[in-house]
Amino acid sequence: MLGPPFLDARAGASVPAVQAVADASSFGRPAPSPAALAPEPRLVDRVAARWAADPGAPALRWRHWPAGRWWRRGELAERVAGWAEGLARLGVGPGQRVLWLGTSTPEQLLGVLGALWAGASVIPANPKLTPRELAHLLGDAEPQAVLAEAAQEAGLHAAAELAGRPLPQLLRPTLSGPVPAPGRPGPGTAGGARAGAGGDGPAPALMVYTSGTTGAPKGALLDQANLLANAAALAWAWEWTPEDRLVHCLPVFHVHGLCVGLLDSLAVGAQVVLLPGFDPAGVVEALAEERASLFFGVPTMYHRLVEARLAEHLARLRLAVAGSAALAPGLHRQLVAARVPLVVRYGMSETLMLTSTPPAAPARPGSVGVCLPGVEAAVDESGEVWVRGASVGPGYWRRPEATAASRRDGWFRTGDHGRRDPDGWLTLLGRAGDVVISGGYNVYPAEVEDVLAGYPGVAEVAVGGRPSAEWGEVVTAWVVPRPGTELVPEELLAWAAERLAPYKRPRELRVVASLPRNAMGKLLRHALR
Ligand code: MCA
Repeated sequence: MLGPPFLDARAGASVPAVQAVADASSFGRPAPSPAALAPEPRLVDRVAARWAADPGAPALRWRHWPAGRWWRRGELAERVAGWAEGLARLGVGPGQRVLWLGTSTPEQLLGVLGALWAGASVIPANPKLTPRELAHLLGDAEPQAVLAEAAQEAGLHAAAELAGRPLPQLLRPTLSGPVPAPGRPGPGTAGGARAGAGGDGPAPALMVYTSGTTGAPKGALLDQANLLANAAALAWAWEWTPEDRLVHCLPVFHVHGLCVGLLDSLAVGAQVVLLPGFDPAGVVEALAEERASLFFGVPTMYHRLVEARLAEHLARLRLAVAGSAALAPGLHRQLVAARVPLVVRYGMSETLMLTSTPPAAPARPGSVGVCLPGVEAAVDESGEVWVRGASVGPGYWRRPEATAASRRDGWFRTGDHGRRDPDGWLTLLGRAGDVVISGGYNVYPAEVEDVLAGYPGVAEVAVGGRPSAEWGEVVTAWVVPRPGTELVPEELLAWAAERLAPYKRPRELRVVASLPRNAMGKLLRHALR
């Protein structure tokens, strides 16, 4: 590993092995500075300016609404302001943390926007998390309030019990504002540590939980300026305008669906049609009927569209963007053959979007393109990708060591391995760690191993990914039973199902006599696949 300030040496000839990824001028237009792209300090200001400028323009609609029904910008502005006031009346305001179990309903989206407008820090989370997983979030993030639907309350109570702490105030989202769950702590009880207190830095807009090799998810902080820089960079790179209309079927609790899909559309002033989830036929029908110009998806979605022989319906779009996981070159070629106007982009929860293929450039399967404006990227001599820029967040919530370990001289270490092509394009070659990426979701083997190892009949366990054309990788567990016990796979999977969200559960379980280890006893993960 090169020492600091190794990356700044890349411009000179002293460290030729460190290679800079091409900057945004490779889009074929002069790249503006981040300040020129987004003069406002915060994403919410940019969006508010859009709403004020043209209140009658369509902003959001749900696919199941009657044709032509929209929330126009002015109506959305009023609803969000009302929501923010409702939160303030309940004691939720600047510097406080709101856990948001995000579903794509109108009520829930008003909830997340209302919380951002109220100045709170939002912790977006998968509504399918189990009580065990929610307990970690409650304990680590210490939210003062939780926005969740009534059906999720039992799981939250169980989580608080597991965490051994009082439940924060539970707020049910309605169209007119937050309503305290019956029998729960009432108005004025939101309290506790404020984000930003105790050396945590300024209050972030989002705290996005993402795991590491330790298996304990940590909150990646993103501030309003990061969100705005990302929105402005993508708007420039994709020539995204208010005329564009996105069909949005991504989960709204991840950066892809929440920031790129929803918040960036609002910042651009573009239109969004929300679907409750992805199914190939439903999406294709929506694209045509809604006269969409944009579609954002993970590779699994594109794979399913190709398998259903529906990919050519994407040809009429202005852009179809793929991200969140590696797009296999073969799948990329199939999409190009179907004349899909494909753009591939690369990002992380900690950094927001980093690179994109320029829309006008010829397809280059396997590559994630060049830097977005305001972003710099470089590949170090060991092949790891480092980045810095206006969208890179300030670090992890209450994890100074993890924050320090992920950075050097202002550069963020992505943990991805990459290659710089001769003309500066970036091709990703895999993760430095053991993370399994299944359908665009990151699964950390250590977390799954911890859960499986807790099952009484298990002596040893290893978890990894096996290649899958549909999912990219599928989570697979190799399990060594305790001597004298008979391991019933269904029972072990039921144990996992109680403790892990659906996407983390092993799809394949292999009962083996021993795990491959080297002479030092270290697990040989590559020997498992
Ligand atoms: C669903 N299941 C999964 C996954 N998704 N299992 C493994 N991996 C998954 N990704 C479970 C379901 O709960 C169900 O379990 C079973 O698999 C079959 O479900 P199915 O109906 O086939 O799946 P689906 O519901 O159609 O979901 C597939 C999907 C979904 C639409 C591709 O996984 C998805 O929306 N992925 C997007 C993820 C994403 O947004 N990632 C962004 C994070 P059971 O049978 O037990 O009920 S990364 C990010 O934000 C970074 C910054 C970035 O750059 O984008």
